[in-house]
Amino acid sequence: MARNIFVTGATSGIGLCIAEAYAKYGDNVLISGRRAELLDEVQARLSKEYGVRVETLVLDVRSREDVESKVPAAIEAFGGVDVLVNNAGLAQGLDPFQDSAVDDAVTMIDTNVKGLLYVTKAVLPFMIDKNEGHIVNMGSTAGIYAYPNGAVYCATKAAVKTLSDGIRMDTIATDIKVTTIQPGIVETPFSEVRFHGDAERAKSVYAGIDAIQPEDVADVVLYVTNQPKRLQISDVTIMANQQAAGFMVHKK
Ligand code: NDP
Ligand code: 8X3
Repeated sequence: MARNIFVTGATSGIGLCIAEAYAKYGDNVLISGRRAELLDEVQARLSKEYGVRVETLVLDVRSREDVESKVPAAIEAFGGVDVLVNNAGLAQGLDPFQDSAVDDAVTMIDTNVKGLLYVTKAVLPFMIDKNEGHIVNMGSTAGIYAYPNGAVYCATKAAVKTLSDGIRMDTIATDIKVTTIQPGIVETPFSEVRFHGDAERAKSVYAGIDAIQPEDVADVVLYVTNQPKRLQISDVTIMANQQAAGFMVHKK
């Protein structure tokens, strides 16, 4: 039976591929992000290509007020939720902590940590009511290994992992599953966002690496949510073959 999947940050990169992977599999998807026109494009394409129900939710996860008012209403209208993929997130800047912009740090914390928290709090009551559901949180290898010039981004992803582990403990009496996905370097618009639109600098991040593609991450997300009820995959770490840890990459 088709499931209802809610994916945050589905306008681009990994989230877009996750939404497409579920639609292709035959699930209904509720896609969200800030860019309404992109959501409309994705909705039109996925519903036409895969014949599933695709709903959109324009949402800035940093706005607690918006999340608290819009998410429950969207889930009610969608007919409930089986899987939440907390994917919306970003890095801003790559500078020594002492030289980094506090505004960048606040944006990352507000999006990657507080945004994920608001969305999860808004969705969990629906899962608790049904006594089941699956929360998939997008962490990163950056949450396992800090790297130079990335202290705050790495800290936000470590927080994602810790939040996932804590929520898994607190919901243990239910059949709710919680998974952290921790990818290494994935080739997406992520670096362009990190470097505030500097496309050349962003390109250099992926030069000489056969980087993970966002479709690879989507395959993993689909896999972890397609397991039998008895099986919970708590964490998955994936890296490019040329990556060993954090920013330790062998460029060819
Ligand atoms: P993209 O920049 O391609 O996608 C980021 C997505 O997050 C967009 O859809 C964007 O939508 C959404 N988003 C950002 N800020 C907000 C916000 N305030 N409210 C709602 N949505 C928001 O990057 P990726 O696909 O690479 O990143 C997706 C996730 O994967 C992030 O959490 C990132 O940290 C994580 N990750 C990325 C890796 C990589 O190397 N690329 C590796 C490991 C993890 P919109 O702009 O429309 O709001
Ligand atoms: C994104 C991967 O290594 O660029 O989380 O921080 S990395």
